[in-house]
Parts: sequence; structure tokens; C-alpha cells
Amino acid sequence: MSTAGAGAIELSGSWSLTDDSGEYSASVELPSDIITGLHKTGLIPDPYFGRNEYDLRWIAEKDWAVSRKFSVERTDLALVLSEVDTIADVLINEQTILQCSNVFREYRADLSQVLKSGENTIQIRFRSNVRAAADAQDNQPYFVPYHFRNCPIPNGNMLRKAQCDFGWDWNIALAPFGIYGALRLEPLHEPRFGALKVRQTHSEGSVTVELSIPAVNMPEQIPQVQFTLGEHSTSGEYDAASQCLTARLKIDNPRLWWPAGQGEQALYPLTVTLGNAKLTSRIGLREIRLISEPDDVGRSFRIQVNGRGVFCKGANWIPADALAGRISTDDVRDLLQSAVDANMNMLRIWGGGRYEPDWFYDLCDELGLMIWQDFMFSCQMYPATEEFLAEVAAEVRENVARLQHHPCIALWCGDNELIGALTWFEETIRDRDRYLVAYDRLNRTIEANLRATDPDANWWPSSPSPGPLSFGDAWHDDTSGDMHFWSVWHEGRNFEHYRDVSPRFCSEFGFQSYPSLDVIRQFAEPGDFNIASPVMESHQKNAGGNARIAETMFRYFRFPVGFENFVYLSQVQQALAIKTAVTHWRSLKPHCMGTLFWQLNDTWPVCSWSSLNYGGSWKLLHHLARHFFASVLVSAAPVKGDDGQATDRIALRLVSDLAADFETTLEVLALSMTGASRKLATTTLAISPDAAIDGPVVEDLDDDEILYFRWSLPDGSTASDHFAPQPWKAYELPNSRISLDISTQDGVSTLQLASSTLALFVAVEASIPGRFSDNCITLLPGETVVLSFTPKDDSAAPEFRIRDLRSATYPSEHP
Ligand code: BMA
Repeated sequence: MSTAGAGAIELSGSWSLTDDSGEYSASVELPSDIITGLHKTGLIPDPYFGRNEYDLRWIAEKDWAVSRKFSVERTDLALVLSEVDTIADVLINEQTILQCSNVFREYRADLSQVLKSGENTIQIRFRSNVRAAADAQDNQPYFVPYHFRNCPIPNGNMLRKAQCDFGWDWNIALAPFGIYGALRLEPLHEPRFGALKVRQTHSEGSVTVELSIPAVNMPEQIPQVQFTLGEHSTSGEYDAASQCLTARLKIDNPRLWWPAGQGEQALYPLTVTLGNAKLTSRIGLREIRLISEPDDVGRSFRIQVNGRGVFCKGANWIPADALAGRISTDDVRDLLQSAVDANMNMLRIWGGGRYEPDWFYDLCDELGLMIWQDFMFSCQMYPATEEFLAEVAAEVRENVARLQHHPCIALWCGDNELIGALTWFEETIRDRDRYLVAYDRLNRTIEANLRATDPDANWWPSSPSPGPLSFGDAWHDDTSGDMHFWSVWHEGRNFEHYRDVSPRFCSEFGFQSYPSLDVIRQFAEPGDFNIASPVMESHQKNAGGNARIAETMFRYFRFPVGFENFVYLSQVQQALAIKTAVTHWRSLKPHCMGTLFWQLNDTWPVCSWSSLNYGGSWKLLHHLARHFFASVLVSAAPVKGDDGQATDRIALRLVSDLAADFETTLEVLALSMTGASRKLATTTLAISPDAAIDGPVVEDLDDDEILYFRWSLPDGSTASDHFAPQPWKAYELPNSRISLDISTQDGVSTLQLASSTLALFVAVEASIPGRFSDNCITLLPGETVVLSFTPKDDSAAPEFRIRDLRSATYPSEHP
């Protein structure tokens, strides 16, 4: 919601920074985090390089202060601050006027008693978050366990601050601080407007929209209020009791807002005029319902948009950067665009990060990305003191009010993995009752304040959860609610184990890979290019993660030759793992109605489960995701025998997320490593909207054969995939000689790839940042595949390098 901010005075810009001992002083730009500020001034090295993280932890152990002067002509002003991270006192002319303690809230302080006309000083004193958190823990009535495995900096659970700031199994631990949002003065007594609230009632062919906007400091004589939504206009009212401007509009034949892939993202411009004041926003007309009800299996979990069940395809979102000062709108737009380009329609904003700024949700509205919004609690215990719960209540109300009107908001979820965390700590195991009651107090506070702010909101108590008032193991229960399925990564099970479960909605599952080589080069010297080097190990935050990657390679592949091929193969196996899960679970539709893999993005350059590298370039998984999330898909899985074990019969299934009937031609071949192919089936399959149906079952593949299948898509193009019944290491791969012809026009390179033999997982790497149209492809003998590469900066000429499974895993002298 944007309002005409008449009379506001910006305080962003240059501020003076000092530490508590006076050792450091610098000029920093705000809003930003202070660690980024120190780095920009050259006082500290890049925290993300090498092992610098460990040498920079001292920063968060000190108190720091920023100050600046400003001049005003009037003193009837308020100070408005948001995203103050975290424990901070604000002083004007050396008098404390505000104490901040929650990065997720907005603060507003009346300055009329402390300002003087002319020059004034503002100072923000940041108390060390690390020490403040320790003090808060000491003041609890009992110890409140924090996630000591993920967080090398303790007690982050004490502060209302991004929980991953204290370290996580993919994050750097720096406990950053600063101010990232509003930093301005506003006239105290002039009319001011709050967050727009929208209620929509959909019926056949029309929608009734009720709008309300909190408005304070209104004049005695209220000027005429006019609401205009698209081409519909009506006069509004001011309700003095609730201090809100309200209006009601009925729109016939509305243009509905749909998630990406399901229809258009229609957004109606809203203008509210009140005398000279003007407010603008955009509204998407849609009805999103969470259908979670008991059924034959357990309890469903389905998102229904405008009356249609929509299979949710996407990933989990973590903060765009570990240091908020490094986040730019352009970079975030690029990440979100990549999500949509990979055919995703939902992101889950995970509860260990932050509520994102308004513009993030604006982008999701535009792109058609539904948002599953966690409240910001993750993986540990939380205080249940009155003071803490009051803070939570205010945080919930503010954020729900701020975000409620966005059409992208599909679901609010109480927390991430707090129920599971009850079983992770000595204290919680010993005294579960105490911690369960405390948990429930927190969860009730969140739910009650959500409902009080938005009675129509979709609420889900926790992720994962079998459903309201269930406190069971949602990591292994595939009958009810949403599931986090981590057995393959965290328990070291085979990829095939993804097919042993049938989640109703899998909101987390992941497999790690290394970041791409160009990203590794940003933090490591060539001398560090070894998975066991201290630098590489310091950019792997999940204990045992590198070993799991290597051990999985032993299981499925011949071991890669050299570090660079190891990096490549780690991305191939990650892509295969997630493809195995998603293709199978999509084929279970409508039993399963969503797959959100862990995780979309990275906060810094690190080995992780992400499909996008830090900086936004695509890992091989993201390329495969574009295919396995396409609206029409064919999956392949071994048929299980009576004993539950896989047989050598392979069943194909066709899946459609389309709203219309569709007919596809499916061709199934057996491909041998020698290059020979045998046709196994060609069939035309007709599928009704939103369905999954059986295709052919094939059998009797020879030992050196894999299954290859291709099918037609609605746009007339052809999609393909393959299925290897044995681990890849069992196949004697032909010696591929891949030819590459490159032509360049207007900075975009066209790459023609061909091979005389079968070449698998063919990946092209570029020497400069940019986007490939596709990657990780299969080259059939004699077939030519054309890719394009669009550089980020078209003034540089890229060099390309090809890898494939054979060249990555066989010694180069091998014939
Ligand atoms: C999930 C998440 C995160 C974590 C990830 C990988 O459980 O909720 O806490 O980073 O697993 O371990």
C-alpha cells in the first residue's frame, strides 16, 4: 500500500558508526546491516571469503552506535523505524525515546518533547545481540533450549530476530545487526493510513469486495472518500469507532487472479482519495482455501484456488542474503523470476528467516507465486513468558495486517518444526509436559492473533503437522497434513526410498550439492579446491554433509575424476534425488497435492540443498525442476511386488495440471549403451483436467539398457526423460565425443550440441554469469540439441566447457 508521504523527512543515508570501545569509527550508509557497512568501508575483509567468518564473530559481541545530525523546522514529528535488528535504544539529543527489541515490528515514537527546531542529533545504540540473548536466557524461569547443532552462536531463540542469523545448517553465523527498513520522520498530527484490509466473497460470476483502511488523525469534517477498483468506483465512509475508511464493491464477471500456470495474474488497481490524500494499491480477486479434512487415508492437505484444487509446485525460501545490507530488489526479482521460469507456483517462506518486505509480496502477486507464510519460529523452544507472548501477539497482528491484502498469500503457518524439536533436546525429553504447554501457549497466541486480524486466513498450526491438535511424527507419517521427508538426506536412505512414501503434501525434502564452480571461485583459492580443505569444509554447515554427498556418489556413480567433476556430479545427483521424489509424488495426485523442495536459494556461497546458487545462477537441479514441474509430466517407477520390493517392471504414469482435457503421444524406448534403441511402446493417452493416469508398463530391459521416453506437450514441443533400473555405476558408458558449435548474436550464444554416442547429463558451463535455456541434457546418438546462453552482462564474451557423466567419471586416457 503506498500513501502520499507528504511532509516525511528521510533519515536514510550517511551515518557515523562507532563501537563501544571507540576503537572503530566509520561512515556507513543506512539502512543496512553494520557488518556490510564495515566491509564497505574496508575495515573488515569480505565475511564470505575463505574462513573469514570465524575471524569476524567478534563484531556481534560488541555494542555499536550509529548517529547523525538532522535539521527540522517543526517539532511535531514522529520517528518511524522498521526492521531494527534487534536490541537497540534510540536517543534524540541524548534522551532515550525508544527501545526496540523486535526486528519484525515497526516502531513509531512521538518526538515533540525532545526535538528543537534547527539541528538535532539522533543516535541508535545497538546492544550486542549475542550478549542480549544470553542475558534473556538467564532471565527465563527455566532453560529454553536453542538449536545448538545449527547455531554456533547460542540463545538466538531469545530474540525476535531471524533465527538463522545465529548460524544454520546452511548459514554463516555472524548475528548481524543494523536497520533495514523505514528510517524517517513523519508529521505527528497529519492524517495517517494503515494497512489495507480486503475481504472477498466469491459467488457464481461475481465477487463482493469489502475494503477497510485504518486512518488516524482525521479532521472533524471528513472530506469525501472515493474508492476506485479498476473501473468500479464507489464512495466510502469513515467509521469513527474503528477509525477506518471502508467501502464495499460488487464486481460482476471479475477477472480472477490465478497462480502461475493456471491463468492470468489479474491485478486491479485500487485508488482511494480523501480530499487531497491519495492511497494506491493493487488487489487480486481470488479465493484460496486450504482443504484439510479427514478422509479414507487420514487428513487431506490441498490448496484450492477459485474452486479448483491446485497442485503446489515449488520450493522453500530462506532470506535472500545472510547480510540484509546486501539484498537488492533486482536480485530478489531475479530469484523469484527463476522460480516461475522453473514452473513453480508456490514458495514457502520458512520460519527461521524473516517476514519479507512489502515489495517481495508485490512481486509474488505479479508473478503468480502463492506464498505459504510461516510465522518466524524454527526448530527450537521459545519462551512462554507474558512479556514474550505479548511481543509475539503484536508481531503477528502487524505482519498479518501488512500482508493480508496480497493475493499471493495462500496460507499462514504457526512455525517450522517446533513440534519435532520437542524430541531433540535433553531438557524437552525429560520434561516434555512443560515444553509442550509452553509451545501450545505460543501457538495459541499466534493463532488467536492471526484470526483476530484476518478471520478468513488459512491457518496451519505448524510445519510439518498431521493437523490441528496432532503432535505426532510428521516426518514419517504420510497419511495426514504436510510432511517433511528427510529420510533420504538426514537418515542416508536411498533415492528409491522417496517412492516408499505417499505424502499428502511434502513441504520439505532436499538433497545437497556443491555450488557451481564460478561461485566456489568467489570464496576459495584454487589451492582450496578439495572437498576436505578447511575452506571447503567451512562452507558446509551440515555436519557430515560432505561425507553424505561423497558416500551417495559411491552408491550411484563411479567416483568423479578431480574436484571440478566432483562439483558437477554433486549437482547431477542432487537433481536426480529431487526428480525421483517429485515425479513420483506428482504421479500420486490427488492423494498428494504439493511438493515444495528444500530449498530455493542460498544466503551466501555454501554447499546446500538449494537449486539456485548464491547470486541466482541455476544449479542443474533448477534446470531439471523446469521439466519435472511442467504442467504435463510422465513419471516412471518400478512396479512393486507383493513383498513391497521393486520388480523389473517399470510403470509409466501421465500427470496433468491443466484445466482442460489433453491428449499426448508417448513413445517409450530401450536405449543401450552401444547406441542401439528398441521401441517398447507408442501410445496416445487422453487425460482429463487435473489428473494422473496409468500409462504403459514395460519390462525386460537388458543389463546395458535404460528406459527413454518422450511425450508431446500442450505447446507442441516434446519433453523427454529417462529411467535407469540400475545404479549408473553399473553401466559401461560409451566414450562420448560431444561436438559444440557456437554462434553469437546480440550477446546471446546459440550452442549446438551433438554426439555420435549416447551422452548423459550433458552440462555446459560458462565462464561468465548468465542463463542457459536448458542444461543437464541427454544426447541421443546422432541427435543435435540447441541451447542458448544469455549473459548477465552482454559486453563479455563467454567461454564454454562441457561435462557429461562419462568424461566426469572415467580417466581421460580410457578409450
Ligand atoms: C529442515 C528445515 C531447516 C533445515 C533443513 C535442512 O528441517 O526446516 O531447518 O535447514 O531442514 O536440514
